[in-house]
Amino acid sequence: MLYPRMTEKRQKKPLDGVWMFQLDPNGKGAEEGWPAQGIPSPIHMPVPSSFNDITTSEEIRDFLGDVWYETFTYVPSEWMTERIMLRFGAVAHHAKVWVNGHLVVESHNGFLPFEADVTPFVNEEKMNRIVVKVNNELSWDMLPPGEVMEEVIEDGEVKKTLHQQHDFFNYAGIHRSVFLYTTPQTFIHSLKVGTDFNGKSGRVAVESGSHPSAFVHYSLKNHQGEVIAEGKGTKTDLQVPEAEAWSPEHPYLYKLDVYLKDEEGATLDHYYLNVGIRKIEVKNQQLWLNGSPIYLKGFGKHEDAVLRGKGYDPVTNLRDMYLMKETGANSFRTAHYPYAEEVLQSADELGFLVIDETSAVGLLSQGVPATGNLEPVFSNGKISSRLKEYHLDTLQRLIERDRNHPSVIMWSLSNEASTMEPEAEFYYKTLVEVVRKLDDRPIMNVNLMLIEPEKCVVSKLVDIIGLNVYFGWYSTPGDLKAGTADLRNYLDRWAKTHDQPIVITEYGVDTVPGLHKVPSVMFSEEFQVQFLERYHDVFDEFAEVIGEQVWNFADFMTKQDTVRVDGNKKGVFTRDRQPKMAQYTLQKRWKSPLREG
Ligand code: BDP
Repeated sequence: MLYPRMTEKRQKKPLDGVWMFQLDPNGKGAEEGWPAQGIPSPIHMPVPSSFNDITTSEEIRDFLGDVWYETFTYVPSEWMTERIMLRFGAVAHHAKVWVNGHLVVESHNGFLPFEADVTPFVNEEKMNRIVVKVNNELSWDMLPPGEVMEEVIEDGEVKKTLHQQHDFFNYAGIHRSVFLYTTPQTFIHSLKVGTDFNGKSGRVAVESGSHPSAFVHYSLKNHQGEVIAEGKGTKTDLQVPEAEAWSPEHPYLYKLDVYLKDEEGATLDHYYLNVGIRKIEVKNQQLWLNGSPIYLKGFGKHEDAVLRGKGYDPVTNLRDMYLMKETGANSFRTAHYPYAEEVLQSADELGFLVIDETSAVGLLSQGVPATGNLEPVFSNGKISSRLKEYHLDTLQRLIERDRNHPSVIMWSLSNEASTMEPEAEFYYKTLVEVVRKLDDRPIMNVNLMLIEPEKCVVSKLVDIIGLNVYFGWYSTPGDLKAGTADLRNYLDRWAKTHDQPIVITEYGVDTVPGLHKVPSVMFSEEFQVQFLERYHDVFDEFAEVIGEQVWNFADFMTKQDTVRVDGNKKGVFTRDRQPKMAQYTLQKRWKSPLREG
């Protein structure tokens, strides 16, 4: 599904703004005719945004069940000859969409886009009513998994409680932009771009999907707008003799124009894409970018911000990108779900290497993972074939959505699953096979520190091992000496049992900004600095460690819990994106020559 773009053959109209909104605690909206007649007693709600933190109501913040959104729009007359699409960047977690009372699409993935051809349902001269039912309940048939418990409290009133497996607030709503857009009746429906670079020349392999009777033309342009390569057909290779390679330091993007033409050569459709020519490989226990080994420096992130929750907004996105650049980061992980496409577009443009993760977080038995017990989930039927289907579907759609971004350098199958259970091996084998068929990027899986390297049945299947380590925090709390010794021992065990390179995908500690203590104690800014410094010394002892990503980029909201003070405070930046002391520690390290130098 191509990201909507405007060209002379395509139009788009964002429907972002203020929509109408209503809770439906009894799930009666559909029965009462809301899809066709509209929602009866709405309040205002911004789109895109999570609905949870906008009002002052506890009921809305903690609501579990169905909520409804509604908006109206005219459709320009000149669109009526075109194919009219309605597209949502993501709605968490389940959505049903009606246009003028007609059900047009359903989605059960809170982090990936979905769309509907609404051409037959829109009115030319009247306002069009768009109604969306959103449900935010989790189950073990989806990702992330969870469970809603129901209990009758008084007068038949049902209280719902969410049991979630992951350590971030279950924000919900229309989280990403909504577009109405057009394509011509004969249109380009898919594009796949792969690139190669040999140190001098580059190759851009393009494949497109469109109507078989039409002809496809490609034209690759440089920053000056000069055409440097051209090609034709559904599949072609474009050669760039003197290529400017894409990298975090030099995120050079070519523009690929794709034209669909009829027999007479008239243009039927036009779409374009940014293309970064680069080569990513794993060899000799290293990650290589454009023929040189590269060390990843950066963060595990979240889509999370004050007030808007998980709603995409360009302000937070760009602030984050500039803060990461300023800190010397060259990479981030989309923990723990696919991020908005606009985030990846910025990563392409500003130069970040992205570990692109699915929403498979919490495939184990406990709440805050690093402190939990490892009870089985694969062997006792908790992870069903339905869940596996969902995971596979997520992976396939993630790859299809993100494969053309130069910034995306690897796929992360899951975060902190129960990978010591023998049953996990077959489960992950299928995932790996599916990914390998679709794309040649390296595959990662992320393990928590309770996973014993000798017993992990999954790491051998992937190209790069991600490790989340919190020794001296969740184990031997406050004792950094013991913590670093444990870390060294743990990394040593991984290095001895596995051949794949290791990225430290999480390490960090909760830190209250402004809390200073000498000697340092947990939660103080000094402790965060010392923790990072000591960990860095250990990482530098291991050639197998090819990257470090601090947990987390910024403080983020979680469910209410005794181990969380107004959310998770492991950010190097506060939730409103101001630095803690640790930022300077990282900046000093990451802006100096590190491993590559
Ligand atoms: C890790 C999880 C991450 C948590 C982090 C923490 O991957 O989602 O937020 O622990 O406890 O185990 O801060």
